[in-house]
Amino acid sequence: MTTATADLVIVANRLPVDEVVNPDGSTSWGRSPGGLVTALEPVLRAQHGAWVGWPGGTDQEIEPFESDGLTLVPVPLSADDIEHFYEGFSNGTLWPLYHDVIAKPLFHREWWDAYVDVNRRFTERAAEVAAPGATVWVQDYQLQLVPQMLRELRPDLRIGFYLHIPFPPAELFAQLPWRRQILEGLLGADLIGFQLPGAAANFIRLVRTRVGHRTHKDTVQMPDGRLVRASAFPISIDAEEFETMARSEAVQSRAKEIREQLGSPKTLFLGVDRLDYTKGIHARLRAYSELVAEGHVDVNDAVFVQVATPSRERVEQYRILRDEIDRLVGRINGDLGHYGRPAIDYQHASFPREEMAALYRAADVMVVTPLRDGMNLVAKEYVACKYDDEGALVLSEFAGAAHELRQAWMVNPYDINGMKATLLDAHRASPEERRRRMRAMRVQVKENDVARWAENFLGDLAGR
Ligand code: ADQ
Repeated sequence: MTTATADLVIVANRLPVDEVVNPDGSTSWGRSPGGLVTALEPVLRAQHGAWVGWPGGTDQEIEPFESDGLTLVPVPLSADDIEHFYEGFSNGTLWPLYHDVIAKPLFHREWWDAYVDVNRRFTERAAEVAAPGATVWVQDYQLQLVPQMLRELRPDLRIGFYLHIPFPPAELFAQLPWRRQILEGLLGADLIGFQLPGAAANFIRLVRTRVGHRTHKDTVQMPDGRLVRASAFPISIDAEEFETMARSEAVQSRAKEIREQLGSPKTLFLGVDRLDYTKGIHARLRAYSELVAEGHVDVNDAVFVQVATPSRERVEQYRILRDEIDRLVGRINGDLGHYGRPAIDYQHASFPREEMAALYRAADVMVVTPLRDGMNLVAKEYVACKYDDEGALVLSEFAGAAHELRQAWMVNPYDINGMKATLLDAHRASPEERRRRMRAMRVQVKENDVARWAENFLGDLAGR
């Protein structure tokens, strides 16, 4: 039994650490990469909080422990939980439903049951560690029932919820057989944060029409007299950390080395994504390959580096995607590449952050073309690393980031010809034009970093 001492509790699907096996066979916990961890770790450390989450693996009964100054509270998941709650309802139902049904969401009643069950276990751990009157900040689509469950157990808490992915329009959300339970689950929070104002508006409209509560602008009037606010808090990155990394000797020489290893091309195009069907990797590579095939881009002086992090490999749609991208890259290089001069340099791998920074430094044109994305931190990381104002960003208008990085070269990723024309525009833009755009985007990213995001959300949650 854990004691209730934390004044700030983060509840997220994953703990911000991975178990690593040391050379002597013992195990320890190392910090794991990813947008969410990057975003929240500094906030939590500053407030001596606790983090409740799944430690990875199956059926691991682990007592709460300290790691790098954070109190971590593991919630074990069984193989069944992983299959039904995580791969099933979270990533087979909610993820595609919330991303424009790019893939078909699957509705299975046993997945839903597992979702309810696991949400309850996360809630119980959070209720145990939270001090009287504490603030609990629940993260993301895997845990949408926690706010309501937690309020029932601990009415003394301030409860916030943040959704990292888009919140769909009512017409799509209405497909969900458990739509009302999800809405009511979220309404347990005092403040519900979304990436964009449009997502918050979708939610408010659904609450009015499907649950029947009265709403006024961004506020819901609950029958018990509580007010629930739904508002936009666009997430960001630790811009200074990325810039410092990018300026370091090691990253600069690695960036040079990367270009040399690629045969010193004049232009390096770069794509970096989790291997996910929402990221628009297929359309992007097709557009680029057509530019090569038509002679607008020459493989002797340009290369497209695509790095894709392995992701959700046990979910069928992700396995299919991986094969599709493998086949496409093979075909493009077979048709268009020369010895030692592939059109596309494809790596299915996850890299340390320094290597990411070196890639960003090395890239002339960053290509971020999701079909739908809550925010997209890669676009912001690229901008943060370009301290000399060099480099061009091509960005999908369907990424949340497009609302802030307005000087990017915008594309509709469904429009292959449009995307080709914009890739060429970015490729051929004058240095002055690139600098002008990059400078403006850098001001945006530096002023609105992740610390500010967390401060804004937690400040509003505290009623300041
Ligand atoms: P993701 O869908 O994971 O996040 P994104 O915002 O781009 O997407 O974050 C990916 C993170 O992983 C970035 O920090 C990036 O540097 C890192 N990464 C990507 N490829 C990598 C690789 N090959 N090696 C190492 N690191 C890699 C979800 C939502 C987004 C939202 C974030 C944060 O889908 O829309 O921006 O949460 O809220």
